[in-house]
Amino acid sequence: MLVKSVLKGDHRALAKAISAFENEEPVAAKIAKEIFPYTGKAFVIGVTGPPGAGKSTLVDKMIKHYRSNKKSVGVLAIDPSSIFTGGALLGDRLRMASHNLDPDVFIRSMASRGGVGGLAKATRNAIRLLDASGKDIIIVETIGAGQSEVEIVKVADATVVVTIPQLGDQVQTFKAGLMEIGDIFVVNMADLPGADKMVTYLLGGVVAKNGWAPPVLRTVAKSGEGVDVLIEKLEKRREFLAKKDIAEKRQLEQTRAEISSLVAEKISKVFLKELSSSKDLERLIELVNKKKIDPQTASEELFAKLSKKR
Ligand SMILES: Nc1nc2c(ncn2[C@@H]2O[C@H](COP(=O)(O)OP(=O)(O)OP(=O)(O)O)[C@@H](O)[C@H]2O)c(=O)[nH]1
Ligand SMILES: [Mg+2]
Repeated sequence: MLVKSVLKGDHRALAKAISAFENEEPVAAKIAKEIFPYTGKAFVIGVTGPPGAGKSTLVDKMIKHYRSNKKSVGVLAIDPSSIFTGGALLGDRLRMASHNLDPDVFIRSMASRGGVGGLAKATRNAIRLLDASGKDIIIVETIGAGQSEVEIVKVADATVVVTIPQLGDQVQTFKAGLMEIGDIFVVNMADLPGADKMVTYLLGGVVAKNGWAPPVLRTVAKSGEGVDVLIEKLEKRREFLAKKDIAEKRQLEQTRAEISSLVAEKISKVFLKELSSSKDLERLIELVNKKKIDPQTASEELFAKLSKKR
């Protein structure tokens, strides 16, 4: 019933199904199975970057653009911090509120009980739900900070890294985490001084990946300036990925990575369960605490014992 409504594009059903993934409800696996055949049509855009760079403002303008071209849009705003607080991204909701009454725009903030790994998995499934429900464009906004973002952007067809003219001390962090994952770089707040410097800096750092040279653009999300060029580049990216050899290779890699990570998750669950009831664990904890052996050696002994049982 729920899946049928999702396939018809019903927003309440979508919201309910996404919650099932966030809360890791037993029904989630069934939903995932049933929607899978209907997925693979949407274009998935990741928008990431430092806090306050203007990502939500930019996404709002992107939605407007796509709507004026009659494309339906789904937006997921990922909030790893609300894993702990359960809070929703009120700010994002407000910034994109102008689309609230549009039946072809669905906006949702995401969090998950299952920690960072759980969030990546829930997001992947939420993307599939939006895809199956018929959304043409899916935009995933994340704060570019750590591993969770990297996991999430892996499934995006295009990752837009948003930055601002004056990052100051953050430039180093930016360099470390975000240079590798961007397919398109945007210097937002180009109305502020220093935009040229940032563009030059980024141009010096971008690396071509599998034949795609990431462009560096300027936007003023507040006014919408430059958003048309961003949409153009996204369209170019889409055409690039649609080339037969590239599409096939990418699909192979992504499916392999997803199945592997699901199997790894199951293996780790089984091992951890056995470990929690292992007498050896108690004995080794004591030895480590008495400084008789080190934790690494203890883990190797335990792992050998657990593996032998198979
Ligand atoms: N001057 C200027 N301000 C902007 C621009 N784009 C966004 N802002 C402002 O920057 C602030 C942060 O914008 P958001 O869109 O919430 O930024 P964000 O990256 O989504 O923030 P988080 O989701 O909290 O990380 C808001 O007050 C925006 O009005 C711009 O192009 N120029
Ligand atoms: Mg935001």
